[in-house]
Amino acid sequence: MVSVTQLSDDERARLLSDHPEWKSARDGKAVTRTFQFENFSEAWGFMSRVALIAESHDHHPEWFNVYAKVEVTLTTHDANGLSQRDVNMVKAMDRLVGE
Ligand code: H2B
Repeated sequence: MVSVTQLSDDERARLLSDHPEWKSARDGKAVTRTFQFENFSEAWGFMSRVALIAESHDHHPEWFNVYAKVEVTLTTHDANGLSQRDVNMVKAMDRLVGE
């Protein structure tokens, strides 16, 4: 397992203020957001795009899908908390939904 540097408190606060749809979870070790789409096709299309990005970043979301809803949790297992990899995935996912 490669060890990855955790975000500082300031960097974590900045992530949450720059991306207000994302909420702190797991005692600050993760962030979570629920994406609501119009239907399953849109939700799955989003997940497919995210999956390709995740694979190319070698950084994978924890997520749960029911029909048009996708609940995403991001954390870095190799850091036991949040890292720049999570920031990059937050930005990529928000960009996909036009934010
Ligand atoms: N995804 C996440 N979310 N956290 C990690 O620490 C992580 C990952 N590590 N994807 C990667 C894969 C690692 O296990 C491989 C071996 O590079």
